[in-house]
Amino acid sequence: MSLLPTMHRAPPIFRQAPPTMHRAAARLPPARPGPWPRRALCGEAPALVRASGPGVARRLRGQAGVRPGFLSGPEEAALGQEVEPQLRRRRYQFDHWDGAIHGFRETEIAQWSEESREILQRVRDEAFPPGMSQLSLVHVLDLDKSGYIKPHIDSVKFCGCTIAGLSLLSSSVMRLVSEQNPEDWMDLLLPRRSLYILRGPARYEFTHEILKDEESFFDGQKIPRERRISVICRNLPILPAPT
Ligand SMILES: O=C(O)CCC(=O)C(=O)O
Repeated sequence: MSLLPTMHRAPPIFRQAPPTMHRAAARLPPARPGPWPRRALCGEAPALVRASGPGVARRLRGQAGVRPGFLSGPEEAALGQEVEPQLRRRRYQFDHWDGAIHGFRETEIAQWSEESREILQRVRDEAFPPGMSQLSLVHVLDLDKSGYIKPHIDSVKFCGCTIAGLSLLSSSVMRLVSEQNPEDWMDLLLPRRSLYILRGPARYEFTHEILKDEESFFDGQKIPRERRISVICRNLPILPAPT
């Protein structure tokens, strides 16, 4: 069972139940790139995103993006050193009750060193417009080399329109799949030390997942998955006006 009380006890805070298995089987992207030009994607770092077609690329333009090299090596090391002692107190979980995530441990951190605060502020400045209410707790998720995250949509009760995550220690592939039409997908290559941002339709209308090592291919190329730590900032949901 998760040692983190707020995150995964029923009802799950960040996760809804993953989609059913037959959907997952129906939507694997082909190993080779499609015939349409890959530069017609999110308008940023085009080599890091690949979609099932131009329609999906248009729909997610500006809504799903990756900033490679967002962290320097020393910044990655500083963040890693800061989260490691808290993670080390927890055990990896391989049989989580909601089945959304496998081979992980996690924590939430409110207090950061000055150096990390500056890094996190850069993430916030990049991801959220001024004045947007944000979760003060930063979610830190440590995936074992064999760990992976199944398709899910973060709970709308606890998380607003934007998810911004730093990738430490390993590159990985994040897959977005349309809830409405499983044929519509986008893969994001998340290089080590990059920042990804999901917002709007990418956050609400597409599931997201982190592929396991055996399935970790981007554009036909193997992206080896090592142990990976993500540091994730979210904004607060906009509460409905009182009646
Ligand atoms: O590790 C990541 O970057 C993704 C985390 C995630 O999918 C989530 O917490 O909902």
